[in-house]
Amino acid sequence: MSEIPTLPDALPGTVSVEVRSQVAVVTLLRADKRNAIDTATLLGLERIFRHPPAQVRAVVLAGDGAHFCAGLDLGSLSDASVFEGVEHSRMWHRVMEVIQFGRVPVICALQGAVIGGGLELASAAHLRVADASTFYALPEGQRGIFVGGGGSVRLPRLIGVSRMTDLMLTGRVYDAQEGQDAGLSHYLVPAGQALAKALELAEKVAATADLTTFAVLQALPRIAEASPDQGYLLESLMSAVAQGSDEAKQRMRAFLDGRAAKVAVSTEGPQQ
Ligand code: 1HE
Repeated sequence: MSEIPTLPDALPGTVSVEVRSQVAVVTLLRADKRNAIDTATLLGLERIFRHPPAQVRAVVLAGDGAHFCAGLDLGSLSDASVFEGVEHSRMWHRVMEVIQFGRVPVICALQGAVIGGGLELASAAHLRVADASTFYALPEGQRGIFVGGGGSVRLPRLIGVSRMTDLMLTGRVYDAQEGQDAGLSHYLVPAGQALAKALELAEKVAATADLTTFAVLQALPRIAEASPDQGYLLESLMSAVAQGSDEAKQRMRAFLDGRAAKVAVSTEGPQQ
């Protein structure tokens, strides 16, 4: 296994970033390998998410071609020692952590295979939009391995230990609707429309006040893991900090003055 221990100076050809005003689109560009993630690609993702361009307030993470991501490039681990395997998994953890606990909300646009490390990557994002072609699996169980990219921590929080056990032991594949019903995706759209929907959501997400974004990305997941006692205290502190900002005062005043949109159900009908 050939590791690249430090961040690369330049992005590898297997991942791109395109900045569209406040939204960046990060794309896995390895369609010939179904966007399987090798070490160079993983470190490319780390480089992007560790240092997103200053003007970027939301990221859409997508995969080129018919599949979002077929997981770990199985070639990366085929001749690795046990210790190299541990280090490799810890490297994945580091990168997934940067995505989940970075500065910017990440919205995944999913299609086709979202499997193994691809599902682990998607579960590190904050929102997931699936199209009708999406399918989910954890074929690690069939390959004689175990998840290594944080899946055993993040996936049970999304779908429960029970469903994850089924996926791993039986090789079960969830189709897009089953994934939506289980809680893997937040939105399910017709085939070919995931990127457009993700971009639409990213525009809304980018308009969120800085301190609200901070609270949702940094405080909420920690509060959810804390004891209720600690959680309530953290919530009060975070809430007071956000509320005290000029931005919050302006937004609340705008509503009271009738200058802000009311809360209403979308006219497009209920969203899946
Ligand atoms: C790959 C990989 C990969 C495809 N590593 N090369 N992931 C898996 O167990 C992979 C499962 N992959 C599949 O079931 C299928 O490839 C797909 C359903 C995703 C797509 O099928 P299909 O028919 O469109 O493509 P294909 O012919 O299977 O694959 C096209 C090429 O991509 C082929 O290489 P080629 O040189 O013969 O053209 C495949 O070998 C290659 N390819 N997936 C390497 N994953 C942090 S730990 C995470 C643990 C894991 O993620 S375990 C891996 C789970």
